[in-house]
Amino acid sequence: MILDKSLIEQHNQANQSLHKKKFEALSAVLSGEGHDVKTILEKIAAFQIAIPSWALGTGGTRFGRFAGGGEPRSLEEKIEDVGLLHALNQSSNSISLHIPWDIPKDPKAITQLAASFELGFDAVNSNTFQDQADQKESYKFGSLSHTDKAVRDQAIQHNIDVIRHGVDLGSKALTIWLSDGTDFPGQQNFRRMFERTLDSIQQIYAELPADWKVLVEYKPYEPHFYSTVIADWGTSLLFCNKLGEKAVGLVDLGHHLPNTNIEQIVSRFLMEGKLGGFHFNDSKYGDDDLTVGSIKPYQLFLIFNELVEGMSSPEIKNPELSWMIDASHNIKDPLEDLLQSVEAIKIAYAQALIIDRPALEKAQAENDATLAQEIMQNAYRTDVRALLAEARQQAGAALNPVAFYRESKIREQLVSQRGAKSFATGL
Ligand code: PSV
Ligand code: MN
Ligand code: MN
Repeated sequence: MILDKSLIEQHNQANQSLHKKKFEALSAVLSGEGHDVKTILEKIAAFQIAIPSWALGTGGTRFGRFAGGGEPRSLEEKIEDVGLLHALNQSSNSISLHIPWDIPKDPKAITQLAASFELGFDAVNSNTFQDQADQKESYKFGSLSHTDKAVRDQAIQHNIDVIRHGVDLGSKALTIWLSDGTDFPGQQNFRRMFERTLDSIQQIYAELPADWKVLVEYKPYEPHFYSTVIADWGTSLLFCNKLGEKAVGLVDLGHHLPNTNIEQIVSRFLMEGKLGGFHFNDSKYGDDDLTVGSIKPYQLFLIFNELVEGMSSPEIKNPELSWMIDASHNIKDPLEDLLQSVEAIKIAYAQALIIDRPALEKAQAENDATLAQEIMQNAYRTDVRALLAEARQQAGAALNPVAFYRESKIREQLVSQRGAKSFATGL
């Protein structure tokens, strides 16, 4: 469905007077604190977060999946949905594809369709964690780390095929999330698993185009419950360093054991110039893939504090980052969920932008922990939502995307076009 832009204007008009009051009050506070509101608005507007092709339908757990209405039935419909999101918030100008869940059969037509919604393609993701119907070797006991060369070769070839799909779409990165691991002590030799994996990824790395990166994602457990080959940031960094310049780490927020200090991991990766990007989501227990900012918004803010500080520091030489969402679950409307996730990411970014950095550095130099906390929380407790709304309005998007989505009955329209019980492809 194509969104009628005049409806967004009507929505913005109807909400203008309250928005203006909030924005003017916030601008006065921020200007008073020495911030340049115009520059902050520009930074917020420029910040774009990629949407994963696998998050446009309701997800599920192994205990069940409940169809939502109007879910996209093809890659084309997924691209339309991302186009819709982008029209609503002007903050998601790209899509990250998972292959073979979303194979672009006619890449030229797919890129044209995406371009018609002003969308491009972020990292392409390979999948060697499931067996596909037409596949010769099984990944039951691993893929890139498998003891059998024939299985490894098949998994290597799949990754090379994914790079080729990505090249056709104008993508510039391959994300490898390797589920390989073991479930029982003694099942495999840790060192040999690592060595086989390194050899496999080296062969994939050799096929990367000159301007590409490989994002090495880590995860402590699941699907395997005793060991995972790329279990943590240290292992990811180890692989990246051994592979070379094009290899960088990918931080999925849900891929950490409880209470891990993720912001410090971000700082370490940045310090080494090896931070490649993010899979944003939120988590209470494990890899929950909940809406970004729904559980630990302060952690998200602290991560953005490291990013804003690190990326503006002349000492840090880190390549440009891939900002992607990786969230999907059972009960919410996926489009509303993604709008909320993007909003949460941008709120954390905006709050990190308004930290009084000179004052923070002084407090740090003087070991004044109380003042440091005051400074951090002054930024975190500032309600910056009017800044985001203003940046959206200036970009032609909706002041309140979720409210607009509901008022305009977008889901109802999708249901009438696609059916009440459609399951999104993939997953
Ligand atoms: C694995 O848990 C993961 O985070 C990886 O990024 C996958 O590609 C994605 O989820 C989808 O299953
Ligand atoms: Mn992920
Ligand atoms: Mn995950």
